[in-house]
Amino acid sequence: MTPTLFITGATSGFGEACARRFAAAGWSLILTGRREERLHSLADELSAQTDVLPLVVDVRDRLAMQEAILSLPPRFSTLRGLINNAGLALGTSPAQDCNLDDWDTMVDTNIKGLMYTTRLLLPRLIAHGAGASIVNLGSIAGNWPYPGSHVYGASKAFVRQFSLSLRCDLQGTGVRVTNLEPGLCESEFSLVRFSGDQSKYDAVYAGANPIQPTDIAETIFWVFNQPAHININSLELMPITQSWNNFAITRGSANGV
Ligand code: NDP
Ligand code: 8X3
Repeated sequence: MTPTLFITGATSGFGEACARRFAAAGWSLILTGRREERLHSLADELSAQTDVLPLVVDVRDRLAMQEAILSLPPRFSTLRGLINNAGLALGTSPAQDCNLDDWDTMVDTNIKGLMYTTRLLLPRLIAHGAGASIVNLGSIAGNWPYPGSHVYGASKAFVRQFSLSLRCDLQGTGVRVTNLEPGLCESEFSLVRFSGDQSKYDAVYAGANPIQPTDIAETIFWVFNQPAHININSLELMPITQSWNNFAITRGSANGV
């Protein structure tokens, strides 16, 4: 039977690259995103290779997600895979200067959207059983703090812990769960983070030879294609140009001010 994969956030970056990678391998696809034109154009293109269903839906909208998933055609009653990819970071200002609306958006998308999608699709993954896989897009920001990571990093720490906990509950179902934790990757992620500011986007990646969305898609394809008796629990990756820096120290003051 042709395996079916559900990808959230397929209109750009990792999600789009995964759609192309898995379509090339003959997987059927259910692709989601909010930008209708992009989604339909990708779905039309990949339809020449495989069965593709585009769903224009906002992962934050619980009722819309429920409606979209409960209305899936019967041929998608079982799913071989889910890539919980839709997500974003907004800004890198210090916490004390941040806008609460931005924080709400990150929590609603990265945490609640991922929760809704997972819960709604779990029965179809469990119905598939052995070999089914969920890959959640965590981040190095969920493992390591950096200035300005606050709610984005915390949302990805949620994704990590949720991924590990899911494994306990899915014990005995055959459904695998992986938290993928990439570092610096070049995508629209940084345009979104910096409100479309091209010069800030360019500065993030300048001379850094970042990971590309196609690299992420290849990694996820590898995760999915591990033998059914193996679960990759978590996988952190960075470009070779990226590593950690020193702890910050304020000098010349006993109390740090
Ligand atoms: P992109 O900005 O290129 O893609 C993000 C995708 O998420 C888009 O398809 C967007 O679609 C979708 N999306 C965002 N908000 C919503 C929403 N409310 N409802 C539905 N879809 C939504 O970024 P990346 O591909 O780089 O990022 C993908 C994931 O990987 C994110 O979770 C990100 O946090 C994570 N990540 C990214 C890293 C990087 O450096 N790029 C590193 C580590 C993790 P649309 O706007 O059409 O809805
Ligand atoms: C994206 C990677 O380092 O910008 O999750 O947080 S980072």
